[in-house]
Amino acid sequence: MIRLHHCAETRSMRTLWQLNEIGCEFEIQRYDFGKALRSDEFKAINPVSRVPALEIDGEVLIETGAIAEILCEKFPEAGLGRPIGDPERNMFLQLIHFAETISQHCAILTQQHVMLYEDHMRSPILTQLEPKRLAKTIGFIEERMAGDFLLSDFSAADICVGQAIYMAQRFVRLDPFPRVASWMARMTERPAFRASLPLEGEPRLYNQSFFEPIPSEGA
Ligand SMILES: N[C@@H](CCC(=O)N[C@@H](CS)C(=O)NCC(=O)O)C(=O)O
Repeated sequence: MIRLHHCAETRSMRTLWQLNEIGCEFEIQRYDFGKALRSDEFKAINPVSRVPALEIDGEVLIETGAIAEILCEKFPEAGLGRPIGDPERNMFLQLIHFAETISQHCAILTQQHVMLYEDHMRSPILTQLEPKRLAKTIGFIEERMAGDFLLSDFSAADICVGQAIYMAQRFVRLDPFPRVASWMARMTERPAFRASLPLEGEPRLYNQSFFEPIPSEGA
């Protein structure tokens, strides 16, 4: 039995997309982002109250990068991984984990714009600085994008980085990154990606499609 613990529009979408690409059987336990993750029931699954958590083979796995690698190894026939000895393996691993470098900026910006509900709690400086740092990470992907995919063919690297940039688009516009923008347009057309989007009526994390930096006082 495989069961994904998932909140819409969060990193667990990455695992959901990969499971959808693999096409294996799995269940989804959906949560509202916030208090539900701090319940005793969910803490029994993941004591640090984070998604994704993936129940598989009698274990609970956490950390999207590790989960992506483990799913590639468990379902080699899906062709999403780059096993030891594959010439693309080093870049594959770096990209899988680079998704987290991208996501940490999205997490800070999500906290600033969405989770902190009173204006006085927010830091204009962080909302101005973090999109610039986030844009640098997207610039790295733009530079190394040579063909249709991040590696020679579609892989879990496209899923991990693609989902991270999907989140990043709430805070950084992709116009300066034409290769990333056209790759993202293709990635988000994939049926497995579309099946990972929030369900009709499912509570969402974001209530706006784009968040502008908050101006500093007096600016
Ligand atoms: N490095 C972890 C981060 C997991 C994480 O922080 N997930 C967020 C959603 S994107 C979360 O569950 N946050 C809940 C909280 O911070 O309370 C991973 O890649 O799985």
